Amino acid sequence: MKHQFTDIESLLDEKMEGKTVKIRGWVYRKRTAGGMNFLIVRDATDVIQVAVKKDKVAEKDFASADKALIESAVEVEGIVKKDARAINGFEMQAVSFHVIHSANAFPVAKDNSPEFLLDIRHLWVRSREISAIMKVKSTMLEAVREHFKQEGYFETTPPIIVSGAVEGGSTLFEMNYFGKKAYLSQSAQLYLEALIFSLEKVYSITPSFRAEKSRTLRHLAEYWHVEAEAAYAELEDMLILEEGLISNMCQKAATDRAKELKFLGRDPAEMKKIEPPFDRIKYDEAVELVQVKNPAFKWGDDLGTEDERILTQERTLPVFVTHYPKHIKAFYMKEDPKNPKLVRCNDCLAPEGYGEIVGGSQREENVDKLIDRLKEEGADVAAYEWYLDLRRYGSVPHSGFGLGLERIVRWVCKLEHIRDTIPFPRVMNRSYP
Ligand code: NSS
Repeated sequence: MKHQFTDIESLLDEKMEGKTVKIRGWVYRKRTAGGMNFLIVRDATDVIQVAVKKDKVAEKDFASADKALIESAVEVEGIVKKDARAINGFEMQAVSFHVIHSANAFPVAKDNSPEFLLDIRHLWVRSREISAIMKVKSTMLEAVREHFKQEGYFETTPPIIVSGAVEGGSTLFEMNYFGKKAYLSQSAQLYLEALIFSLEKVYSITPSFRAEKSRTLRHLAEYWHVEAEAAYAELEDMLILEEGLISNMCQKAATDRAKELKFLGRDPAEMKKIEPPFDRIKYDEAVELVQVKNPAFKWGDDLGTEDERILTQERTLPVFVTHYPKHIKAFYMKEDPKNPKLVRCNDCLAPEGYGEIVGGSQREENVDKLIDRLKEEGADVAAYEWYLDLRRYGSVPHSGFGLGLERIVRWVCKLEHIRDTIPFPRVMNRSYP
């Protein structure tokens, strides 16, 4: 069927002046003034002011416009006019106005509390802010797939229901799996490691689950995880893959979503400048930098949110921190041959104080070392037998990483809280709607 409606976005152009077009959308705002109704109508692409004048439309159309409450679904035919006073600089002068569905009184008002807006999230996802963020996110996901394709990676589909922890037991969500214990995946990593022995270079985009018991600005209980794993890759190879991926995601957002970024208060030019190489600093050096502002920080402490802020506040490009102490990192990370106290790992920290967006490492290939590390962590070694097998049949050096999609979107969209990067955020006190 031929689409007889024009996208609002394409009306915002001098070439459209004087043209008669049809749009369909939802009433976003409304104001009445002396025999005229001014409605802001939105569709998926943008918003435009629609003027419905008593003497320009049929009586019943005027009455419909008069009655239509915010969020009513409408179809409008009208003439496009430039008008500097209108939002976006254009106005549509209606010749006909039809209500497809007349909305109830919409519960969203100017001064709603954040908690109330979360209660009615199913309606609040229509806001211009959340819509803009969802578009940026969609574009950044496109960039992920383009980048991995260009680098020769296969997209794979690891399981979500799993038998053990990757990132420590304390944040596991347990479930009843036909009478046995199973868990929601924290990371696809161990499964991606299994897949490199057939496909060599693999990635996945899956939800990951963390039972985060604290409420912070950067933790979700359910988030989208972009993970990659490559045979024969060493730590340094992963840094190159990560900085290439991150910069492509930023570049594509800046090019394809400039309008949305500006709306969100992010200058797209800043994202255009995100290009490799990113600085690389070792944990030892990071400790010294953190201690300048946080003297209580000691070698061996993990970098907290505040410490990452200290490291990144003044930066405009992301930075890699590598070679963390072994005892604060996961069991699967490869020991540094030059210093057994350290592991060959990296976190990538976003600038402007945002902090960690990626965690990755070279993987330990030595089966005895892996077993020792699992025992140190008090893990049930038997549950990892299949994983240990990967080191028994043609093991090769390999590395990988995980990128938190909502973490990078938070930075690129310049948001305070991670919850706005996902349409239906899951945090400790919320799984509704
Ligand atoms: O725990 S990570 O640092 N690393 C892993 O899960 C590895 N097993 C990934 C891998 O090598 N394949 O998590 C990776 C990233 C981290 O840098 C954050 O950006 C993001 O996942 N992350 C989160 N985002 C939102 N909310 C929560 N709770 C969260 N936890 C991690």
